[in-house]
Amino acid sequence: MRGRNDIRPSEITPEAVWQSRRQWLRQAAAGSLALGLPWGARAEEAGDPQGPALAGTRNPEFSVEDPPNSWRDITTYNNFYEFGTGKADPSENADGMRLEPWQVRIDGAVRRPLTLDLDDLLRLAPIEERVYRLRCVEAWSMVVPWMGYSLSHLLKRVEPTGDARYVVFTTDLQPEAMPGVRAGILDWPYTEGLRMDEAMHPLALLTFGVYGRRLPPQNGAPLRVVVPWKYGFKSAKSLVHIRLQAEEPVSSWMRAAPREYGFYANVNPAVPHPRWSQATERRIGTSLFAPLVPTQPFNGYGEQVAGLYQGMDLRRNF
Ligand SMILES: Nc1nc2c(c(=O)[nH]1)N[C@H]1C(S)=C(S)[C@@H](COP(=O)(O)O)O[C@H]1N2
Ligand SMILES: [Mo]
Repeated sequence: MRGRNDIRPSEITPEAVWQSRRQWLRQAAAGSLALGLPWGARAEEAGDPQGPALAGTRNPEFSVEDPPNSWRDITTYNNFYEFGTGKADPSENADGMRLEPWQVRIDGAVRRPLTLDLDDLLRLAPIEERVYRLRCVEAWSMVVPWMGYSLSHLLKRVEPTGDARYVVFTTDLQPEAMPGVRAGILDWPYTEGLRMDEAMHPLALLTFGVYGRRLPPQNGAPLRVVVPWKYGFKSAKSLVHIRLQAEEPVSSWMRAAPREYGFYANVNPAVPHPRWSQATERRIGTSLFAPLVPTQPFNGYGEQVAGLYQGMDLRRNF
């Protein structure tokens, strides 16, 4: 999943996949695999949650039973191309991101456009902990205890007009701190979008934390969206602008590779990526010998969200 200005499309994924697999094998060999234990069985491997605390109450209705990945998995195996394309690049480089002061502008097709400080946003609704599956389009997955509240709370606050059919999310742009931005790769700033009814779905989470802590920079500090039934790239990080509008937006990934990344990007094992199957996924943090996990339609959230797509051809609207 690399963009333009980089390497030839034919070389793209094999290289990325091999890099991560090599790193994974190295870690596995150095760690619990050598003892025949699954990852996470040893405390020092799991890592202790770090950073400022963020209180929240577990919402069981919106939490899966799968065991969550370790703090270490979640905070060292990342995609945040602003900081480089390697999985370890964000955890190594994102510390330089300026996080204060932080404001988010919410405008467009709304009656009450707002510019909110992070503190206002943190107080806007009660923070919940929700354990969600995360399925990356690159065919790996994790389980993450996010902290946040339904994005709908914020969207209602700005009073959307009848023209508000789509929501556009924009990530902050800090070229001095972001080597990936200086390198090209994508058309920055990173933008993503949802249809209004998707954005209003209670599962769409405005996310401020993980494991009872504020989000680390590499996970999209100080706030991001998490849309668990879609491929991970829909969940834009480090947001500074949320815009409601009538037209379907063109996201960064659609612009970089329109035949590979569509607007909807619902997790769908039946529709392969043009260059690899989406039928199975590798669960980060499991043993080298663990079988690949079958990918579920809508990442297992079909009961809640399939109704949003009634009558749509999800092969066309991939
Ligand atoms: N701004 C921005 N947001 C982003 C990305 C990115 O490169 N830049 N990567 C996406 C992808 S591909 C995935 S899988 C998830 C990963 O989130 P995580 O690193 O917190 O697991 O973030 C998404 N949000
Ligand atoms: Mo991803």
